[in-house]
Amino acid sequence: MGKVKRVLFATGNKHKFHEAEIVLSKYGLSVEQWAVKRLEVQSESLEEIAKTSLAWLMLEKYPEYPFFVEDAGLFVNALNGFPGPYSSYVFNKIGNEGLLKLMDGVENRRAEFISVVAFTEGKEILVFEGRTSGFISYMARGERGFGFDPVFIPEEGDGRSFAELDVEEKNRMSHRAKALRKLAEWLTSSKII
Ligand code: ITT
Repeated sequence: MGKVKRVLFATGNKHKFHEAEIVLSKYGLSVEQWAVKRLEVQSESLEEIAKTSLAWLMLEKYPEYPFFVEDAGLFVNALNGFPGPYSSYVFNKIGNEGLLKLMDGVENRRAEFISVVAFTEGKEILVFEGRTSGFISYMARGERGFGFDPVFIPEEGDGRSFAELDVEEKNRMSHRAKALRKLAEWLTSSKII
């Protein structure tokens, strides 16, 4: 048997880590949380934020293992893609209640979650993306998950919000799980790590 492939996930968000652990374990990959503070530049592009963050960690911290970062955001159509790359900041400032207020009287509820994973084995940087379309609900529902989960209803689901799903159910359709499955497929087929 080949040795187990181990990777680090540089994130301070334990929910993101838990989702990743479940996705990657299905591919026989072992992942550990690296709760390091990372640099997040301001940019309209999640890919640029993720890549810069990864490159900064490569230079500053020299982890022993191959590692990745993940940047995600909620892009609301009627708000021209806001909060997008500023999702973390906006969530911390106004929360789900604030987002629902911004959407008061707005008929077009379409939104998309986008996730960008940037991975390195120490030399090259690889990027994988996942997207999930859905709608902003009229009120927050559900206790699970984190962030905007209670106000996001995935189009490919059964009408429940992300926060009403368990992790396995969310992983079947989430932006993050889609990006991570692409990473996992690459990792299991590559000889690099
Ligand atoms: P790290 O930077 O430490 O990984 P973070 O939570 O700050 O953790 P991001 O910078 O990617 O992660 O911030 C994205 C924000 O977008 C996050 O804080 C949530 O508010 C929101 N978000 C992203 N993915 C989400 C999801 O699956 N469910 C709900 N909200 C999500």
